[in-house]
Amino acid sequence: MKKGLLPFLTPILCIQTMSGADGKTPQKPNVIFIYADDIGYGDLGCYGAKNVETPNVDRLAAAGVQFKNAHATAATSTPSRYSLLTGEYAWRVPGTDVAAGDAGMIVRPEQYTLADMFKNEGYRTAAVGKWHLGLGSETGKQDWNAPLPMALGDIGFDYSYIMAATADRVPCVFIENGRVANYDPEHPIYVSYNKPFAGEPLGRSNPEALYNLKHSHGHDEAVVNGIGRIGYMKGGGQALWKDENIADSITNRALRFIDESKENPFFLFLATNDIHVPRFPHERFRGKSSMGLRGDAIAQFDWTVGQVLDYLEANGLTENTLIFLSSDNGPVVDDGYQDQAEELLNGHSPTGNLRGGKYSAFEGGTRIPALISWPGQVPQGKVSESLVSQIDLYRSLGSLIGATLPKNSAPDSRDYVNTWLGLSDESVPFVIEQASNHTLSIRTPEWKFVEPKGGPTLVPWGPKIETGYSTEPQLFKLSGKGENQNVVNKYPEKALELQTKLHQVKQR
Ligand code: NG6
Ligand code: CA
Repeated sequence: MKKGLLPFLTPILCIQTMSGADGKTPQKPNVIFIYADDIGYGDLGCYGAKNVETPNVDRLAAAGVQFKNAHATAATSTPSRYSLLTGEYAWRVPGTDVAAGDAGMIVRPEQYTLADMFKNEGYRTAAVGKWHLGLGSETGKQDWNAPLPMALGDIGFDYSYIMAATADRVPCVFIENGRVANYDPEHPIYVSYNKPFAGEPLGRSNPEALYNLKHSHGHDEAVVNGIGRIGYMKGGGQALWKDENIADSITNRALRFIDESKENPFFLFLATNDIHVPRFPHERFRGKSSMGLRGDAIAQFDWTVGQVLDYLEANGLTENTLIFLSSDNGPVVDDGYQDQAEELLNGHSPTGNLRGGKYSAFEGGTRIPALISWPGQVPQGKVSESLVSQIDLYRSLGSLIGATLPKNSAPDSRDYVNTWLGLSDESVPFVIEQASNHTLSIRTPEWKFVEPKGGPTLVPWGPKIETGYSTEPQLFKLSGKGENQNVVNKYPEKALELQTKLHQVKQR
């Protein structure tokens, strides 16, 4: 990419203006990713949310750059996270769709991850929170009562405290550095995604066990903490999480990691459980919004952000810490539990009025909030309209810290560091978006082409979301009627150009 035109210092020079503990050697910034789950383009205060306040997120936006046209690479979690951490489009790699809780490691040790990059540049690295990229060497073969033979330590993370998949999937325990945290030897853990364990209650046959939250679709297998889950599980005892404490556990471990790492540069991948289902925030967030559990989970997410910001401030780390805040995919309202999310929206639009949502090929699936702050280094309170994609963070941050990457690493990632730092308004030439059924779209600042693939018009299993799938090619002019009008017949050359480009990217 062209970097020479900037009237500003290049970021590399920016780094050199700061000094390390000895006052001379250049110090690299700490990097924190706050990666939300299912928070939509319209779900945060600075993006126009109604009925819930997010003062801490808004504080971060006011201190840095707010992106209005940022994209996750996929409309679901696992592929988005895969691309973020490897710099490779997930659709190139089989087995990267929404992972079960007993999936084996999807990112393999031989891959050079974003965490490897930071680690090899002298950073202490950690993943805390939702993982959803598999654990252990083989799917379905994990012994949850012993150290796992393969875990995040093998892909560049010095420390990890994670949920294997999602809160709605078993096993409902945290895994710390490759073994069950708070392990309870009296209650060994067994997990199956094939068959129930005799004598264990199931959501579908023991509705009386669902004292915390009832399902609306799916989520009728194992019951843990009075909530039905996907998959079967037995045991766990005191290691089992309580959903109302998940945000506290994640936030505490994140702050502890920062505390233990603050003498060196650190990279923290802080992936919140909020606001994924089952939404069951701590009592102190109940009623913080007027939208019930979904809105209250947004308030709880904002609390986590505030804890991090306050901690950095109290420890003199604010100036030298770059924070990236975003979400893994677009929003969903009813994603399988009776949490009244739909009924209580009351004028709030989780997608910020974009079409579609989580799972979808429409913009609601992958256009997500994105903020970057780094006091003194990125402009304060800037709103950027530049088109950007999370796939490019890998090489952009690599360029920022002066990393040398091995051949073949981050194959789809591009260096747009100046755009990400708000120092340039240059858009990426295109972003690729992956819907839940692998329909791919190619998006430029002005146009979007959705490849013809076919599929149901609405998500078939419960959430009321338009998929955007069609057997016909779709072309949208985003400055016009956007995704409300297919203009493929009016601009056939443009459609062909984008289709060809998409084809080339696929071939690569
Ligand atoms: C779906 C789940 C949904 C959610 C999603 C993954 C059902 C009926 N629905 O299969 O609740 O877990 O998978 O979400 O099981 S993601 O944000 O992690 O991609
Ligand atoms: Ca998600």
